[in-house]
Amino acid sequence: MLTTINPAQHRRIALLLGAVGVTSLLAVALPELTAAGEAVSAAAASPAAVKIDNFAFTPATLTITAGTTVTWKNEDDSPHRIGDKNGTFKSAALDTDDTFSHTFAAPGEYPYICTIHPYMAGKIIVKPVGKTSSN
Ligand SMILES: [Cu+2]
Repeated sequence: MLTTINPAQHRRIALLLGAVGVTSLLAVALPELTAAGEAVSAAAASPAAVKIDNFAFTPATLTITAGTTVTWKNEDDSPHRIGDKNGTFKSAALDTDDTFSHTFAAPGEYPYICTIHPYMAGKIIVKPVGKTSSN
């Protein structure tokens, strides 16, 4: 099953990259403008979330840029435990409302499963920073 980035998601990623770039410049030139910088940072972190419910990961495939922290939250009644197939990251058993976070520094594809219910599968696709800003 192939998953592609739809145009709306693509625009949002490009906007986020632009916002981060501007924030970095402002932080260097005008360190006193921290209120604006904090607002942008909070917005940039919001898409990187995966919900666990009904024995499934939503979204099943999540595309992010390198350096993004992904947070999984178990909203199911059953415990789940996240394990990357390549051993890069692994959570403890997550009870209802527990969360697990991992920061993806390196671009690549990270397929993972629930190690308690191996038929539950998801994937994180990490794109290099700046790739979408040149078109
Ligand atoms: Cu599970």
